[in-house]
Amino acid sequence: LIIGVSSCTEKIEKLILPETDLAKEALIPMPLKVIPTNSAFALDQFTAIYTSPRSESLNKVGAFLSEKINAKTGLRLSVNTVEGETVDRIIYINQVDGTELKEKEAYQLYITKDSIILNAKTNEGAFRGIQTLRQLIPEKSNDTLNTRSIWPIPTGKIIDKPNFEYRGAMLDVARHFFSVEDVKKYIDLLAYYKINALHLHLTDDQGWRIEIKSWPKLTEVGGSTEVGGEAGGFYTQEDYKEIIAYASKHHMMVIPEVDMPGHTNAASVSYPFLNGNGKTPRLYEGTHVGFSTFDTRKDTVYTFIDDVVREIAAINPDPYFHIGGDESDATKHKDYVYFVERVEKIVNKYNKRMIGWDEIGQANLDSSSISQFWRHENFINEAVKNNMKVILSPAKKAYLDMQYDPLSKHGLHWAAYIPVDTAYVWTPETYSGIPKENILGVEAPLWSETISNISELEYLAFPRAIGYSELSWSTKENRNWDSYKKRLAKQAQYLERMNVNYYPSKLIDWK
Ligand code: TNX
Repeated sequence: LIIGVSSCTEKIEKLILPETDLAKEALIPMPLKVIPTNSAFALDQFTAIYTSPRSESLNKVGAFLSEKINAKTGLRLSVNTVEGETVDRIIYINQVDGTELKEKEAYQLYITKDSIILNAKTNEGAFRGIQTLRQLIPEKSNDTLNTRSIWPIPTGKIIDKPNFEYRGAMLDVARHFFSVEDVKKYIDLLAYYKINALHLHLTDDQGWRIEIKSWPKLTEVGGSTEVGGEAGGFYTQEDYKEIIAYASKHHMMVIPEVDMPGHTNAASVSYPFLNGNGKTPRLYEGTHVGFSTFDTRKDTVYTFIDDVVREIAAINPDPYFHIGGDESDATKHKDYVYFVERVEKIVNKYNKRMIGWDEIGQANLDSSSISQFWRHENFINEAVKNNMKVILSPAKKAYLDMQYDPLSKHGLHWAAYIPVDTAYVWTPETYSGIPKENILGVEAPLWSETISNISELEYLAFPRAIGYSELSWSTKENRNWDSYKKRLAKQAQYLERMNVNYYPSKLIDWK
C-alpha cells in the first residue's frame, strides 16, 4: 500500500492508496504507449477539473468529463471554478503544442497520486484522452481503505494517437428507421471507443429519411414505410441538426449518404420523373436490391440532386458527402459512369469530398474522392491507381449486419458468419494489397433489413464494434486477440451500466 498526504487543511488526512498496474487496465482501443508507476490518484469529492486555456470549447470538454464522472460515480466535479479549501487534487486539461502532439487527435496523460495532466494540441485530442481516462475510473468505489469513498485511478503515463484518421460506423436508417434518441445512444457508445465518424445511410429503395424542403414528397411519400411495412419515419432538418450537434459534442463527424443512382425507389415513388427503369415505381417493403435507378440522362435529375446536396450540406458542416453508388444493376455501365462523374462535380461544388461504395472506381474521379471497399477488389484497385483514398469495410470482416454464427439472432450471412474473433483478427494495414498510405481508415456498416429497434441494433453492433475501434485506432504491434479478449470481457460492466443488449459471445469469458 502507498500512503499519500491529502493537502487540504481542514481534512489533513493520509489517504491509503492501493497498488495498481496501469499496463493491466482494460483499455480499448489499446493506446500507443502505457508506462505504469503503480500508485493511484484518488478520485473523490475533493477533486476538481481545470482547463488551460479556460476557453469555451475546452471548458465544454471539461464539462463532458465531469458529466461522465457524475454518471459513473455520482461525484460532482467542478470545472474551472475556484473552490479553494475544498479541492485536494486536480485534473488538468491543457492545450499544448509539442512535437509528439502534432496530430490533431493525439494526447498524453500523466497520472500521479497528486494530479492528472491531460495534454493535447486540440479539443479533439483532449476529448479522445478523456475517453481513456473514463475507462480508467473503476466502476465501483473503494470504500475499505479510507474513511471516505475513493475511485483509485492507476498512475503512470499514456502517450497515444490514432493509427488511422477515419474510424467509422455506418447505420442504415432507410431499411428500418431509427429515432434521434436511438442515434444519440449509438453515438454515446461509439465515442467511448474513440470512433470519430458516423455514416448515416439516409436513403434507399424502402425509405427516404431526411427532410428536403424543396422536395417535400421525398419524406411525405418516400418516408412513409420501411422493410416489413411499418410506418417508417424521417428526420426533419431540425432533428438532423440535433444529431449533428450531438455528434459534434462527441467530436464525431456525420457523413450523410444519399444512395444513387440505384437504391432510389423511395425517391422515384415520390417524384416519378426521377425514375429510369421504365416501370411505375411503387412503395417497396421487401429486401431485394438492384432493381431501381435514376434516369441518368435527364438534366432535371441533376437539378434535383443539386438541391438535395445543397440542403444537406447546409446543415451538415463535416467535410464528406456519400453518394452510395452501389449495386446499380438497373443502370447501364456507361450511364453509371456518366452519372457518378457528374454527381462528383455537384458534391465538390458544395465543398464536400465525395465518398462512394467501391463500384465508383469504374468512373474517372478526382483523387480527392474516396472509395469505400466492401466487396470488389478490381474496382478498389482502379481507385487506388487513381490515387484515391480508401475506407475499408470488407463485408466478410467488417459488416455488423452479418450473423455471428448460424444460431445467433438477427442479421444476414451472404458474406460470412462473423464471430467476435473473425471481426477482430485481420490486418487493415495490409488488407487486399492496398498501400497503407491510401487507407483513410476502417468503417463498420450496420445494414438494417433484419433489425428494427435499438436493442436489436445493439445485439449486432456489440461487442463487434468495439473491436473495429481497436483495429482502426491501435497499431498492428499493439493488437493481439488474447489481450483483446480479456479487455473486452471487462467492457461488460460498462455495457451493462449503459443498458446495452450486447451479444454474449461464448468466445469471451465475460465475468
Ligand atoms: C449489400 S453493402 C448492400 C446493402 C445491403 C447489404 C446487406 C452495400 C454497399 N450494399 O444494400 O443492405 O448488402 O448486407
